[in-house]
Amino acid sequence: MTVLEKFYTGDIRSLSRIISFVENREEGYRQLLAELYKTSRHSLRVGITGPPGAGKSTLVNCLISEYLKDNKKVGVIAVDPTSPFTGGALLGDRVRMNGFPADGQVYFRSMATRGASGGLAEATNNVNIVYDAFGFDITLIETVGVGQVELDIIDACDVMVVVLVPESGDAVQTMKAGLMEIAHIFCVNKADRPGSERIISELKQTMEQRYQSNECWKVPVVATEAVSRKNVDKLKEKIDEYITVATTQGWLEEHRRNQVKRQIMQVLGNRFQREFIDHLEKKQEFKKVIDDIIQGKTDPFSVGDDLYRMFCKVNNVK
Ligand SMILES: Nc1nc2c(ncn2[C@@H]2O[C@H](COP(=O)(O)OP(=O)(O)O)[C@@H](O)[C@H]2O)c(=O)[nH]1
Ligand SMILES: [Mg+2]
Repeated sequence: MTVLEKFYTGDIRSLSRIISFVENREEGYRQLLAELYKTSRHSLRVGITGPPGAGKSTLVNCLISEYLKDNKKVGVIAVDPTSPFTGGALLGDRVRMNGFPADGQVYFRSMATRGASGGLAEATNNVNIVYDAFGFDITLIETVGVGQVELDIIDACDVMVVVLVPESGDAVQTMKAGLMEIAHIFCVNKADRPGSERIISELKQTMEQRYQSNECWKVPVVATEAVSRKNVDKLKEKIDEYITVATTQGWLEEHRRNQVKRQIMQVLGNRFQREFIDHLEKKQEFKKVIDDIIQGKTDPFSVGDDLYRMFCKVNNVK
């Protein structure tokens, strides 16, 4: 059997090999992704984001158990550079597997964040495609913060859970704007810690002020204690509820259309970057062009036009 055939039988080692193949952009990876895309069924992508140490990984582990109870297959993508689990550490992924069945119902993958900057969102999307083809029902995507790269990844999720902790108190104020925009559900984790009541009521108040009477989804605030698994079932319930509302309202369909649109742009943009822009920099003539600009002989706009024309000519773009 080929690796791909084994992959389709649910073989975890073949899944790992295919992800590495795609991650390393080995010869033919785009064709492989296109092939996988055809057979894939969109899994539900649940994003879990929040500051480092908020308990995202612990929550993800609890959510996996909840979904396993429903007999769902769950894939995890961790894009958390601050987590001891991540950094592309294969060992870390194995550590997280402990306590979960090794029969292909659950799978972890940490994204290598080092050196992947611009391509991180693309890399995450590609793993999503592989997961979808493998047949995961749910993909849990753990990210930290709301940097540009993370925002791109967040866009790829169908529902976003923003995790905060009592200690976030003042941070809530500063992060509020960005987080409010992306949150479908707030999770105040470490509810066992002092100050949790305060942050919960603050969040509720802030959200209340933003509602319009005709809105059919009011961002709920769920208090959890991930270490003792308390209320994680409530969190899952809210995720399910949101998906139901988003489906009936047509938000999910619209969101998926936007995801596809962004994906096309991403594929194009990255290809343009890697196959054209990255090569330009290495060219000797490029240094001369910079000299010319410095000496006032030309300007970046004219150079940009010339280079673009050159690109079109080489690639026969009309
Ligand atoms: N007190 C308390 N600690 C928690 C809770 N959930 C997670 N933790 C602890 O918080 C630390 C960070 O958790 P982790 O899941 O790695 O956070 P992440 O960086 O957001 O992924 C760990 O030591 C967890 O055991 C909770 O509900 N209460
Ligand atoms: Mg983590």
